Amino acid sequence: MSGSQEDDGSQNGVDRSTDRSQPVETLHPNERLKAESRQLRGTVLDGLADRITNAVSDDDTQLIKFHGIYQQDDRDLREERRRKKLEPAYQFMIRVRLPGGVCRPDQWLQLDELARTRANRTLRLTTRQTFQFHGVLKGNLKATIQGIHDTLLDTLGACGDVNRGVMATPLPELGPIHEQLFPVAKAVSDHLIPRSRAYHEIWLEGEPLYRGAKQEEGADDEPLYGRTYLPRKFKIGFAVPPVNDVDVFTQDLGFIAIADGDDLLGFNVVVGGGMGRTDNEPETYPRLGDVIGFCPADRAREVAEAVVTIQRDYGNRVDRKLARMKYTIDRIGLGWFVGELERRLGWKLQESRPYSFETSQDAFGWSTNRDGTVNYTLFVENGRVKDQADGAHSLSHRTMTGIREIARIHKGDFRITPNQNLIVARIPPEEEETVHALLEEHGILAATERTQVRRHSMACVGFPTCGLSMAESERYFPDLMTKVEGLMAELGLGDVPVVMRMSGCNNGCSRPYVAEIGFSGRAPGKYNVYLGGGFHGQRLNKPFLENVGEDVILEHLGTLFRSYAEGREEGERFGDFVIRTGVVPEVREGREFNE
Ligand code: SRM
Ligand code: SF4
Repeated sequence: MSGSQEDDGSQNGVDRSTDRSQPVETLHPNERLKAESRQLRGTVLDGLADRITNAVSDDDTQLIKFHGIYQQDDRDLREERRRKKLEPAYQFMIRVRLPGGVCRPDQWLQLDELARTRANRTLRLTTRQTFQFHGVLKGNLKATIQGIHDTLLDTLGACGDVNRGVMATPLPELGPIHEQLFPVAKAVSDHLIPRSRAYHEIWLEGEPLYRGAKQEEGADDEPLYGRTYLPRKFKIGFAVPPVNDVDVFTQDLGFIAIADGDDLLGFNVVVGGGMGRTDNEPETYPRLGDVIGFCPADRAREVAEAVVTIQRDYGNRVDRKLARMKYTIDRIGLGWFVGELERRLGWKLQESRPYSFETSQDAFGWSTNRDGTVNYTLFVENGRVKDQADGAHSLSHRTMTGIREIARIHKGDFRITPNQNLIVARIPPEEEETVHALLEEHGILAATERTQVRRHSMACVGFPTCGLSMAESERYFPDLMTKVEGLMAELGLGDVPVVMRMSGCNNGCSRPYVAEIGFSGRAPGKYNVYLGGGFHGQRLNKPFLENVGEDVILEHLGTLFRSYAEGREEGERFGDFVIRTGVVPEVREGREFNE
């Protein structure tokens, strides 16, 4: 078996904590922190008990990420608290691990309850198909994690330098293909979770294995990750053509399902995708993954393990900005990478099979499954499940209450889409009328009937919780969309889908670098604008405007939409149009993004 302690590359003379070109003294400080953390324990327990501050120590803020928790502070209050000489309004974000985005109604009810009693009274659906709680105070952390655990979910490995939440297309209409694909995605996810008991000890009152004591050699070891885990986060997604909702080319490791009728045969394997980049640092760039071959369905787990171990052994542990697997591949070479993968597997990938994607978007409204059950896909603007009074840009609706009412009677399940939306899935015929009435009563049907461009939009969280945000994202994007809708309606483009995505900084959590029009925050009210991404996630976009405000953005979009309305060819997508007409050059590979 590849990737075990015995066959992990160390037989090759490769140091597991770094590749040989990285002298120990230059390693990033996080490497020492991980190695000395007694497998993710650090001083987290002591920090939780400390009532003098609402924060935990700097080192522990890094370690609790592996437990699915981020320390944040309310940035809206930062300045005021600073003036009053108070510590920042520390609070925590908790991310649930939910492979493939599928959850049961009783789980929904429990998470909804936790959001209302322990967090900021909203649930946040993420771009990787899971739930986030925001605004959890330190004193509420344990109760929240235990509440999540009571419903047989957890948060372990939802963040940190490990494999993150595994994405899989959630579409119930796929019937047998989804039924075959979901267990594979779940098995890959289960296989790659950290084995440390630290999570159980700290949050679930489990028996400490060696609290306070020096870790015995080999005790509570991580067979796959070792003491230093991965150099950086790692992401996996499973797509089923023709729908590329998981944006498979943006994953570190992607699997494209190849089926023969109702039989899932296997997957084309994609390696080396990623969005993150840093402004003014051209050595960082978004990259789309390369298709390297085909593997049978029952060998996907093996492939995942082998790919993860290559990145574990060869990823950059000196510079975290260059540590994602996309850079490992560009540094060492794709040919070498595939050869090493096959060496670790002990077998060769087959030639990749033909496939074709048409969209990366959700199909809203009602759909029918072959077994007679139905689904309703609702639009959740930027993933925020809440009740909302009338706003300037958005309709009033009571999505949070409505979904809670549906969860009380629903016999099927819920599925979070990779576009931050929600599917009430597998509704049996006898339940359909009630669900319909509840959707209507709570304004959810109306909130879903929005323009194509709005429904194809996504924004990351941004202010006030994200510590890295440079500009508003989730709270501003609906306003910008209203103005964009106005422009498009005037030009007769009211019902034309254009994929628009905003991120509050260069990190790209809404996957903006594959949008037809992407934005990343530079400073309050200022954004970079990117154009020319592929409609179904097949092409990166290209920087078009830098550090501009809304007026400039709208002026340029107005001009571009006008020429698109007048000059587009039959069925031509906006992203293709701006390339054909020379507005931006086509980006054929990641390194061209900054050229
Ligand atoms: Fe992300 C960091 C939110 C998907 C690339 N991301 C963060 C943090 C945790 C900020 C931080 O480190 O302090 C954000 C927390 C904000 C908050 O208040 O909740 C954050 N990322 C999100 C979410 C919630 C955005 C959303 O609106 O849904 C998504 C949670 C996904 C999940 O359930 O696991 C989210 N982040 C993504 C994606 C999209 C994806 O994975 O499909 C990306 C781009 C893909 C990729 O990884 O290349 C992404 N997030 C980043 C990065 C840049 C990584 C890099 O390679 O440079 C950071 C910063 C970092 O890691 O240093 C980051
Ligand atoms: Fe925060 Fe930046 Fe990610 Fe948005 S893109 S959630 S601002 S890290």
